[in-house]
Amino acid sequence: MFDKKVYQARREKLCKKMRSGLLLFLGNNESPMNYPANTYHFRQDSSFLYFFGLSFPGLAAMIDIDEDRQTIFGNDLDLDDIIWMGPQPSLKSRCAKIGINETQPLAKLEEILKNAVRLGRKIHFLPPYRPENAMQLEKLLGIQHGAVKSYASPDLVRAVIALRSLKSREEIAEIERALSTTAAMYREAMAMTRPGIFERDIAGKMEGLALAGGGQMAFPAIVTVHGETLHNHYHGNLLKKGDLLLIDSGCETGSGYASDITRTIPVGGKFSSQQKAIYETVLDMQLTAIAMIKPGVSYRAIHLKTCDILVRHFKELGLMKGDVGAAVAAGAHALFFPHGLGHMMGLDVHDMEDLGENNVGYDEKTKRSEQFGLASLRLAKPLSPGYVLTVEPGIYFIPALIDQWQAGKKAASFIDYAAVEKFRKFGGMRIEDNVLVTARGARVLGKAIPKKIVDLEKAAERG
Ligand SMILES: [Mn+2]
Repeated sequence: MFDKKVYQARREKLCKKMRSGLLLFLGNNESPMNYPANTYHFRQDSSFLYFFGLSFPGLAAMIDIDEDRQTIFGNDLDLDDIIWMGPQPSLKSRCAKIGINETQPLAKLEEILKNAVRLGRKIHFLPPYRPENAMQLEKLLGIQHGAVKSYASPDLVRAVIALRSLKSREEIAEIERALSTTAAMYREAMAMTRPGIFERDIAGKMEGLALAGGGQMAFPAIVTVHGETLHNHYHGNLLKKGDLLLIDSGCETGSGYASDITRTIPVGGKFSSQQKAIYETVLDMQLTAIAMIKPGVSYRAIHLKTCDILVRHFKELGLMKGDVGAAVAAGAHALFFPHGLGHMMGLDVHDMEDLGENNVGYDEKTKRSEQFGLASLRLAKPLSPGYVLTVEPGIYFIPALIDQWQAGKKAASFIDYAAVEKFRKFGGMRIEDNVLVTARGARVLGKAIPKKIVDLEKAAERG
């Protein structure tokens, strides 16, 4: 948790942006895994964490801008809770740490909100993503739960995104703390990568280090020799010499800030010449993108530049042909790079995605493309100092996609399908780092994690 001044200042800025009305924030509750008392690890809602910092279930918060009141709703533990969960600080003392003096029992919230509805007051809330919070809003506001999302406040969504997008110095320090744990996770993973061990051996070790670092994984790790499957969470394969091990993982700090790193490691310590050629392409894409990052440049332009680099390299390798600009405009590169270059990162690994990808990554002037590949770009708008984003180009040979494109003669003037056939069993590669947009350029956050071929081979050889 930060000092209470941080939370007070955030709420003050929010009130300035919103000007009037009631702002309602629901915290998250325990979520059952297989029966009610056996719950998933508790994770507070990130906007709730941002403005109120309290990370335990059973809370709601209200800011009444017109009456200048801020209230936390929650219940103190009774004796039975204390027997099972141990003594806990009172709600009042916890709220004092975030600069809020007024607390009310949770049961009071319904009455206060019903009253506000009666008076015709404007109640702003964010779109719920957990069904139990949609049900809760139905109960509190009398809006049918299926329709609750459409009543979420666009003004509040916009204001929250504007504030959370610009990371302060203390937030960047938190992200770098997550990254230092992540660097240790990768150091260990690289040293373990060798023929004869299972993906799950490495996944388990990495998750253990995340827990030891004081947080948890920011998302379920991808540790796979089948990197061509983008969100592959299977960890049961045995590593063989010559495989590529793709690891996309990150952890959270205790306060909820995330990291998100990807490396692709040669099993056995040496890339083949084919693997080297593709790796150099991905690395060129990633380094060029990082070098282009500065305020005012649109992330779509940077994404498209990396597509351009892919096509240039692939022409040299004989995999693609024709005019580079025309190939990128036609989306031909997306056969090999079907996702976007990156996304915002902060309290969520895909920061604020619950508030709408287009609200976070696009603006009035930047509309989302419908073209395969470009449509998956989560962040496209011009960059501002204080943004933290991921830069994660990848190249994949996805047999099912290749077959479909080839059968339909898709982009046949740009793709040499006979040459692509030789890469059919290649798999996939991705390199990802987390980058802060600074006043004049960019800074790669965290400690360096090997990504040059020589450094990677050295790290994997030790295994
Ligand atoms: Mn990512």
